[in-house]
Amino acid sequence: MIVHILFHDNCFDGASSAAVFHRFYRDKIHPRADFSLQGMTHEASQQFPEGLFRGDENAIVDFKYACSDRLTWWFDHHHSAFLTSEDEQHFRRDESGKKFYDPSFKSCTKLIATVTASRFGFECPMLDELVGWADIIDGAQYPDAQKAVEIAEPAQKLAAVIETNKEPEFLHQIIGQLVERPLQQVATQKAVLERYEQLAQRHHESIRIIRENSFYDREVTFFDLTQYDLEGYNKFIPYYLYPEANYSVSLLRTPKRMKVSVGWNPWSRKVRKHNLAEICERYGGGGHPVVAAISLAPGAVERAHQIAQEIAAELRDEETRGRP
Ligand SMILES: [Mn+2]
Repeated sequence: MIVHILFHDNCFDGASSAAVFHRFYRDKIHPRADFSLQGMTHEASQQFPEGLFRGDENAIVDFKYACSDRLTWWFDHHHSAFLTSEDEQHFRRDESGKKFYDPSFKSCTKLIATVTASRFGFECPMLDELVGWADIIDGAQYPDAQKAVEIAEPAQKLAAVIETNKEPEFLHQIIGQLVERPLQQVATQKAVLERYEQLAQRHHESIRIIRENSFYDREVTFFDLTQYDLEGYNKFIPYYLYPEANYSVSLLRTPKRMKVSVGWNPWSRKVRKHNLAEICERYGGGGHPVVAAISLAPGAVERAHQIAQEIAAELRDEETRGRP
């Protein structure tokens, strides 16, 4: 009996979702099940080959829906959860009682914990801290940008390690530990702290690079990182550098993709007027109303620049309209 869990890769909420689902399944559905894990990444052309669903049970957590009868469990909170309207109809028709979608949740981990508690009577107080941190990290619920960028808490360090991890085996091991042990114990182990120390240096380097390459104009901070060897950066850095900015738009290039990222400053005192997921969906991307992205082929440099400029202009125009 194998339960195959597909989770949002390189994401603290994705890993936490996998751990909470695993624990729930073992405690409430099948105590002797075996588990396998597979991280999923958003790519320019996303399809789910049938071969992905190789378990007796197949679960997707914190990742978009798959229109396959081999998919037996699904939990997601992303605004862009359905690739097509057929996928959405397939989900709406489902009567298994094992597929759950609620974009009002700040994290998928909290969605899983909430649904499994109310529908299946699942309780595991050890996981409370993990669920709480997933909600803070995925929901950007830090008191200020400084707390979000300083990375002082062990859970934040573990999140940074997960976000940049390139060894699936290591992440699978971490998820396995989160099923059994409190978050603090997992996050403060040597293997995690050592990896974080290497990242801390790059984190400070990325703050410097973003500071030197960002332009703030009419409520939008724009920066192009395609010339740099950066695979990612802490998404709160732009608001740490420009607290007055309401939005950030950025360009990043990795070996696998060109990425346009769009974000709303979670500490802004203004009222948000744009749904960033909807804007990105128009370009084939998606995400949440407050943070979304578009992935393009690695060679689509010009197209990515054009999209980034268009989105920045759209965000600026809306903001300036109606002002005295
Ligand atoms: Mn999530």
